[in-house]
Amino acid sequence: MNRLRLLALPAALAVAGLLAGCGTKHDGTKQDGTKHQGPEPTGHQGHGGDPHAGHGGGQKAATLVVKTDPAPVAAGQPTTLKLMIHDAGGGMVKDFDVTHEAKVHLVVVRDGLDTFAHLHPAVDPAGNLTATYTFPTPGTYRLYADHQPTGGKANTAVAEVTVAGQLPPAPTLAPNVPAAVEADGLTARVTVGNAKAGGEGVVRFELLDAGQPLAGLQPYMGAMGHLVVLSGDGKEYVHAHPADGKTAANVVAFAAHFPRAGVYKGWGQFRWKDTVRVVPFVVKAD
Ligand SMILES: [Cu+2]
Repeated sequence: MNRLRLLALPAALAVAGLLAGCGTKHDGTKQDGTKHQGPEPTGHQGHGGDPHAGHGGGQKAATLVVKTDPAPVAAGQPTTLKLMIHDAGGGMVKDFDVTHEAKVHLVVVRDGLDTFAHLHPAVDPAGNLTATYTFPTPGTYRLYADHQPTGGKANTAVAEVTVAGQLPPAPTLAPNVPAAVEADGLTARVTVGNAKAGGEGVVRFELLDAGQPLAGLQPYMGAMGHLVVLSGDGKEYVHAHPADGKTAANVVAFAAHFPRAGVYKGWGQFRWKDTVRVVPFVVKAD
């Protein structure tokens, strides 16, 4: 049975939702998730007693409803994700502002943050989101739908999808910055300045090709790169944006606000030679 459950985040920026055993076949148009829609202000306690129930920070909850095809999900098999975002009032979000060249940014990670994907679902006029993803391994995955309802504020709706099977948990995250990260055919010297809880950190990538400054970096998502940062437990989705200021052509810096002390994993994404490269790193905020 595909296990999809509600997850409530304490994060100020990322609040959560979700839902319901969708293990049976659905035609994709039935809103059988509606009985679960809307915020549950104290968090859903019914699935294994999630300890992180409750919403801090005052951000209104959004709910991410997920149906998968096939259900249950099998590792290594292309899976269609059908998603809906419900706002705090329970209404389906239909209209999205485009941010960083997409209406919805969908980040998918496995528990423990050892896998990462960044997708852009198709959005139909009714607000139905569709994406295809191949979950690489068994495990519990979190889906973060980063979006801005037209006329509303940026929000992140979160759901979980469990992929059946046995796999050891992800290795414990070990902070590694500053570091030279070899990833996807390039090298990135990664530093994080001011990694302090409640502070604005600066995540800086100096990109190198065979030891030389990388030439020919291409725009990606309306900027010279994109950065996603999550707390190690997956509960905090950290919004990051390109930092102000002039840098060398092979240097891209982002501002990222670390809400709490703890370990965070980030993934910088850079387009070079028409391919998006992913540069992961782990940092501890004090
Ligand atoms: Cu995106």
